[in-house]
Amino acid sequence: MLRGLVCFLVFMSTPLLAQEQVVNVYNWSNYISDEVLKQFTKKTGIKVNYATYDSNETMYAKLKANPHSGYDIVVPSTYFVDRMRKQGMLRTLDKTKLSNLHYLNPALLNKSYDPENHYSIPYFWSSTGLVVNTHYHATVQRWIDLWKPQYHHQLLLLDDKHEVFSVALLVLGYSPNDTHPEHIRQAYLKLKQLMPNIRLFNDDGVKSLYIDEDLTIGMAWNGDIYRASQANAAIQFIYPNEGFVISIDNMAIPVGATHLNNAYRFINFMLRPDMAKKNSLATGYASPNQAAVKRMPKSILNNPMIYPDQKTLRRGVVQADAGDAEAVYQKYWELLKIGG
Ligand code: N2P
Repeated sequence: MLRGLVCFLVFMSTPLLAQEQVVNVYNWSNYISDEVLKQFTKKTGIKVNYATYDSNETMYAKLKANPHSGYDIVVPSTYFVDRMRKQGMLRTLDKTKLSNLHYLNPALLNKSYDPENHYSIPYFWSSTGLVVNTHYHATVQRWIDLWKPQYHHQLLLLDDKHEVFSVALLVLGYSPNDTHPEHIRQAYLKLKQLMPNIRLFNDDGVKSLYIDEDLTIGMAWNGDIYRASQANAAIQFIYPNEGFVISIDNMAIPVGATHLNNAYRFINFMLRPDMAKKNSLATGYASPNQAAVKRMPKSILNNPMIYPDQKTLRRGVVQADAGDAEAVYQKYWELLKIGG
């Protein structure tokens, strides 16, 4: 009887243990090298269940609705790290499990959105700028140019509340992180005037839409446009005169994560300079890993589309959480989308 029970338990626990060799990763679309994922599994034996989202809001809503949705890793931008850590949605990280942390550029650590990086580890940083296909249009230098009547029904804008509001706030001379309700209202009114020029709001198809010339002018994240420009040389990325938004996206572990050790192994693997380099080259996004950056080919480091120069960077503003003003942004974003 006892022997039978032992056999039964052994039989039952083997597949259960085997099942533990997974990590559930929830990341932005077009934001990882498949090769790096494969190498992680090859090296560790841990299978990656990989799912994607196209905005911080989507990822946040999913975790908010169900903190036990099963994800072991998420990749929020600065202002969502801040919001999620304050709302108790992220685990405090055990840095002793992250031996590769020292490869990161200290300039991108210990920021106000997560002092001492208790909750988040930089993954990529990026810029949002103007995009022009020079076969169709003369180049543009300012966000305000998008309002010109000649672009009627032509623009591709990111389907991202804060990215879109940032454009109007910058045009009006405000910070993209402005929290004054009246300034947000003015930005909304400005965006309403832009609506006739907008053909599409999209996040995850941007690269192909520009490559295929379905759209030839608008805005985008720089990494997507670096890759688009490799396929279609007429595509330009421009850092607008009025200023632009800088995102830092970070690996974090949601409180409901169940494969903790695997999550740490995943983060630490992504921090390996050789892997961080591969990841950056595959996606076109700038690496916060300074050891990886040192190994990068000169052609990439000198490409302003990925690594803007210091003078340009001074016009960049890192995204910050709007706090209570978030409800104001949300209200006007909905109004804008329904044409109110
Ligand atoms: C690329 C995602 C870029 C994220 N698809 C910018 N925060």
